[in-house]
Amino acid sequence: MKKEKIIITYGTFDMFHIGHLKLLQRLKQHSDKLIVAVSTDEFNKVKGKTTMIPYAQRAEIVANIKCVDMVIAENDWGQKVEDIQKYNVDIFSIGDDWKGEFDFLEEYCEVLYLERTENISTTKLKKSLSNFLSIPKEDIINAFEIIEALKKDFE
Ligand code: C2G
Repeated sequence: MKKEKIIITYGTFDMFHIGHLKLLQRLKQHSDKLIVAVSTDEFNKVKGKTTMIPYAQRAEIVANIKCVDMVIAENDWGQKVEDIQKYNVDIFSIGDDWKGEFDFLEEYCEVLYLERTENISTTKLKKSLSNFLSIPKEDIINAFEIIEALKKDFE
């Protein structure tokens, strides 16, 4: 009986977007079983990241992505070796923004860096959101009134 190929990845997955989805789908193409370790809110503080979506919801979203077979919590930087041995992992993989950072894991399993999806990131989404939210309400109302007037002209 051929051993199922198990792959593991780690991430925050805040404001889940197409970049996250494409990474998870590509990971599943390299494996039979995909395990995703989602960073807890406490660990993100250690990483210097603030998230919009709390851990429980990010983990539930990732767990309900079709290609994901199992979600575990990422609590610290040091748990990867233990996870690889505990879950009998064949491949550790992550986006190439981490290129070289986890080469030390090659002692325990295959290490694979995958190209990130361009032009989308949670940081960018947050920036657009804050730009939008920083527009004074009056300006937004004015803009809609102008559009309404234009619409009438075209009717
Ligand atoms: N990603 C991607 N394309 C994007 C954005 C993200 O492929 N446009 C990938 C990242 O490379 C990463 C995964 O999606 O592999 C999750 O990204 P983040 O949520 O930003 O993860 P990060 O906070 O970098 O956590 O121990 C490792 C850390 O937990 C990684």
